[in-house]
Amino acid sequence: MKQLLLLLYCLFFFHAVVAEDGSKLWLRLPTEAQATVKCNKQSPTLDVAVKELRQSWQGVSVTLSLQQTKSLRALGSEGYTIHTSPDGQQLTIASSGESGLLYGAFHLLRLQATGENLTALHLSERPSFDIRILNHWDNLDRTIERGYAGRSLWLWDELPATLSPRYAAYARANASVGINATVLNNVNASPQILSLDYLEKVKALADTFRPYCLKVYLAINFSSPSILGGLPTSDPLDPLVRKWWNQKVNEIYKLIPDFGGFLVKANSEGLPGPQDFGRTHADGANMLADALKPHKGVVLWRAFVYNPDDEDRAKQAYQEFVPLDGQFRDNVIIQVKNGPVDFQPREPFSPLFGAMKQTPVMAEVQITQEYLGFSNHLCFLAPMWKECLDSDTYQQGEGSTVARITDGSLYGRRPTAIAGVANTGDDVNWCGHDFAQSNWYAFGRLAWSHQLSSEQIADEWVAQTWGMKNKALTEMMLASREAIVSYMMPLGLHHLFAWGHHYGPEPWCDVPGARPDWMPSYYHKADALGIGFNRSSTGSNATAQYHTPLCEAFDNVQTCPENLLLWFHHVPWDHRMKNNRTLWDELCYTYNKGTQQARNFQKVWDNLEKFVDSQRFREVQHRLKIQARDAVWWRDACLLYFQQFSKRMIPAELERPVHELNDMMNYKLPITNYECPPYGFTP
Ligand code: GCW
Repeated sequence: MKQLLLLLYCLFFFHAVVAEDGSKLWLRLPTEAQATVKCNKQSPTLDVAVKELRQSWQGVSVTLSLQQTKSLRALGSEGYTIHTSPDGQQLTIASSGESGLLYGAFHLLRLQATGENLTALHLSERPSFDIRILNHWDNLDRTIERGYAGRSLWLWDELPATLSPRYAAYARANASVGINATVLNNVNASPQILSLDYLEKVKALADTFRPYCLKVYLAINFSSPSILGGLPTSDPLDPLVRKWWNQKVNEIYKLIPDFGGFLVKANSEGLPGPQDFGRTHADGANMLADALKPHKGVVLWRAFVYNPDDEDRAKQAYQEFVPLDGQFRDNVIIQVKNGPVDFQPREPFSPLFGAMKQTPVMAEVQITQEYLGFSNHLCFLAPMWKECLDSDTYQQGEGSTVARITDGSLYGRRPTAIAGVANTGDDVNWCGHDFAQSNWYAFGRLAWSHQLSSEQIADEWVAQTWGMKNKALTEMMLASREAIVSYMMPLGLHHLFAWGHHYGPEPWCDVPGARPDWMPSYYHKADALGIGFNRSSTGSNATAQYHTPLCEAFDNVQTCPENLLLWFHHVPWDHRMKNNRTLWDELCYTYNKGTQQARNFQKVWDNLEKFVDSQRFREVQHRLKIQARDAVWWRDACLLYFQQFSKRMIPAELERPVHELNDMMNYKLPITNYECPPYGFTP
């Protein structure tokens, strides 16, 4: 008997551990609720909505109602209302579209999982952006560029015959937060993706995703007509090239009638594009837009372009694209990274958002943490994305935020969109770090409603993922991005990263013969006088790309926000900060503050041990240790390196460096294929 009990105990324990491996994401829902759910129609999407509620909803009976009333149509086919009947015995989710009912069902389940009061619900929702899209940088060999959670989810070799259960799980997770589109392959695109062989595999994925209202898009290689089609050119004005694209697009829509469109990286970082043939970005984008137009497809054309020989990389996207404003077809959206350089821990918003007057622009943010400690560092990104979306461009005077320009409310331009570079891979917990799941979640939630606060998103995610409400935990998440800025690149410093993989600090990096704009010294410009990139009117004049009054505020060292000071100015070491410290002392204090914060995260987490299942607890604990160690590595590397120029002491009251500059300079992390290193610098 005793042995039997022991066995049962072990089985239960084993089950508990296995069940909490992070694979369920934020969807740790009850599965045997047996709710009463009615729906006035059947379809693959509605069947999903009904099934989700039936198995997980623990409240009064629910009716899903597809209706074409004026007020519902005004919310769009993805919008919905949720109402409790006057007697409280009945809930109705109503929408003019099936997708709206699916999103409404997940909304209800979210309210239940976050412990909201469910007695008298009266809600009305519609998304901020039409296209809420993930960009996977997944290669066809299943490596993922800048992916830190294993290999690609797409098992190309097995497709289309074999469908991994993870495909539907992936689509379901996206639907639960309102993500409605996905680009399956890397923007550094292989032409192969457009071969019939691969298109049949793509079709199999699209068919699996369709019930979850997740549309498939593809990244294309601009030279596909010559590489794949054998044509002598890929010139966008050549009639044969245009014919090739038309036929290719028709072929795609025969297989995938609701195909979304193309994402294009052209004439950027060595990739082919229209400029190879003396044509413009508009010529290239319009050729594809014309082919897609009859099928209602769109072109997402990236503005991430820069040449090594220009004086300031931060100015180049604006310089190339603003003259083309007005020349793009109406089914082209220009996809702009949040900042003018490249997903740095902190950048000002890209001035392109406020510059294009006749062309729809959309923001691209990076969910994967290429420049934020990969999936080793805990970094909740909602505050960073909101910083960009809430920035006022002053394009039409006060209130012209990036959010209002890109969501169409300022100009009414459609379609509207927002993109996030995905952080998923085939790791059991999808994202590597259990807390990196919060960024997938946050991207979806903000894409649905950019008015949500970071705090609300963190609270929701914590309640669903960890089954508790905990102030210390959400506060840690909310502080995490700023902590990273502090221990990596405070006060507007940027691109001090190690060569190639971008994991650790290398402010000294100097690779002979490499592109100057890939070198940290191009960005920090530290010398005996001071540190920072002079982008003011006495320097590269990038400040002039912003509207008044920002242009003037950024331009003056006294009025420039201090968190962007070294982005816009080369500042003397003894410059007085607002708190009266010298710039050098402030750098030392800020690096130390970030390091302390990283250590405190460990304490916050350890305090929660008894509330968290053991497997996930230990995994997070392990990564927080790496993060705290890396923070010291960053601090020591940057302060000891810059001290060679500043020739000033680290303030006596601060912790002393524990590493030797030389050791750090001689250290190379053995990272290949962008995997996540198990540790950082270990002398
Ligand atoms: O941030 C840089 C990355 C590249 C990436 C590029 C881009 C996909 O280091 O890996 O390529 O941006 O956004 O195109």
